[in-house]
Amino acid sequence: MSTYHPLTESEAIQVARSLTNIFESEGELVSREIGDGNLNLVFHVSQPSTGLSLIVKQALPYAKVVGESWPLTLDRARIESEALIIEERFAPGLVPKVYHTDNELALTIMEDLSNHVIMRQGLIEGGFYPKFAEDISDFLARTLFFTSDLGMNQQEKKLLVRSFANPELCKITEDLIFDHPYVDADTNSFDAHLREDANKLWADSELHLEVAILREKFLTHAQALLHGDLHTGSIFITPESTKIIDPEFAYFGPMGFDIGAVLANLLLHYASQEHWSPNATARDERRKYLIQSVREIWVLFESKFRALWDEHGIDRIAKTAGYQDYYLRNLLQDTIGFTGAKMVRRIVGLAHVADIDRIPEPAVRAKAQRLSLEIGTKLIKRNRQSTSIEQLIDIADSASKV
Ligand code: SR1
Ligand code: MG
Repeated sequence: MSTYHPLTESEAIQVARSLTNIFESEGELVSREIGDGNLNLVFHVSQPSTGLSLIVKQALPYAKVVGESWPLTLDRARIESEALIIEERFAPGLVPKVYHTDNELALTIMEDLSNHVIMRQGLIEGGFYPKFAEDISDFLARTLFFTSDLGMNQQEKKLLVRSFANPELCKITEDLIFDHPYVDADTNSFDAHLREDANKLWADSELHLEVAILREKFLTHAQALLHGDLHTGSIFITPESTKIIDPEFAYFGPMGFDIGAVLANLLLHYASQEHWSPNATARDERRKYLIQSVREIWVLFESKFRALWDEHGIDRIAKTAGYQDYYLRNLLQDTIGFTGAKMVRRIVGLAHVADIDRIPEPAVRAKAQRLSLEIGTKLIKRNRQSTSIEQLIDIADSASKV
C-alpha cells in the first residue's frame, strides 16, 4: 500500500494495524471517514471490544472544498506531522500525540480527541471554556518564542525555515486573505445582500494600503514557526482541556498572524450573537465573555512571552533596554491588523465560518456579516496606531452598540 492513493475506510484499518501498535491483536476494528474540513480525509478507527481508537488523517492531492480542479501538494502532510512534533516539544499536552507519519501516503496517524468538541461548534452550542485563554496563550507564547530568533539557535532556525517553506499553502493564504477579498475575484463568495458592502471594500484605498502592509509581513517576515490556520475549527476543546490540531499551513511567518487568527474567530462568533443567544441578557453576557477572552488571551500571551524572553532569551543584543517593549508593541499592532484581515476574508472570501453562515434569517445574518466587516475593516485601518488591546476591544464594543 506504499504508493499514494486516497484510502478507503477498510484501508484505513489496514494502515492503523500495520503502522502502529495501538490496538490489541484480538478484536475487530471499525473505520469511518469523518472529515468535514476543506482539504483532507479523516478516518476514525476504533476497536469496540477495547475502547481503543485513533485518527488516520490523509492529505488529498487537491482542495476538497473546491474539487480536483484545485491541485494541492501532498507535502502538507509532512509539514503537519513535523509541526505537531515541534509544537508538542514546546507546548506539551496542547496538541494530539503523533503515532506515525507516512510521507508517501501523505498520512499522519494520531491521537483520537473525539472526547473533545471542535471549538467553533462548542461556541455555537453556547459552551464556556474557562481554561481556554490560559491554554491558548501558553501555546502561542511557547511555540512562537522558542521557534523565533529570540528563543532558538539562529542558524538552526534558518535550516528549519527551509524545511517549512510550504509555498502552495502560503499561496492560498496570500490569495484568499490578502488579495481576493479586496478585488472582484472569482473565488469570492458572499450573499447577494452584501454586494454594496463588497463594492465599498473593493474601492477603499486606505484599507488596501494597510492590507498591502500586512500582506508584505505575511510574505517576508519569517519571525517564528506559525500554526498558519489557527481558527476555532482547528481547536478541539472541553472546559478542562485544549488541543490544537491541523497545522498543515505551518510556515515561518509573522507571529501576529496566529494570535490574530484566534482573536478574529472569537470576534466572528461575537458578531453572530444576535442569532445564537436566546435573548438580550444572554447575548450581553456572551459578548462580555468573548471580549474578556480576547483581552485575557493577549494579556496572558504578552506576560508569558516577556517571561520566556527574560528567562530563555538567547540573543544578547535583544536584551537592550527598550527593545522588548518595541517588539511587543509591533506584535500587538500586527495582531490587530491580522485579526481584522481574518474577519473580512470570512465574510466575502471563499471560505466562511459556520457561526455566521448558519444563521438562517437573511436579515439577522446580514447584520452579523456587516458587524464583522465593520470591526474587521476598522482593525485593519487602525492597527498601526494601536498601543493597547483595549483599542481593539473598543472597536468591537462600539460597533456592536450601533
Ligand atoms: C482552499 S482552503 C480554504 C481555507 O481553508 C483552510 O482552513 C484555510 O483557512 C484556507 O484559507
Ligand atoms: Mg484545516
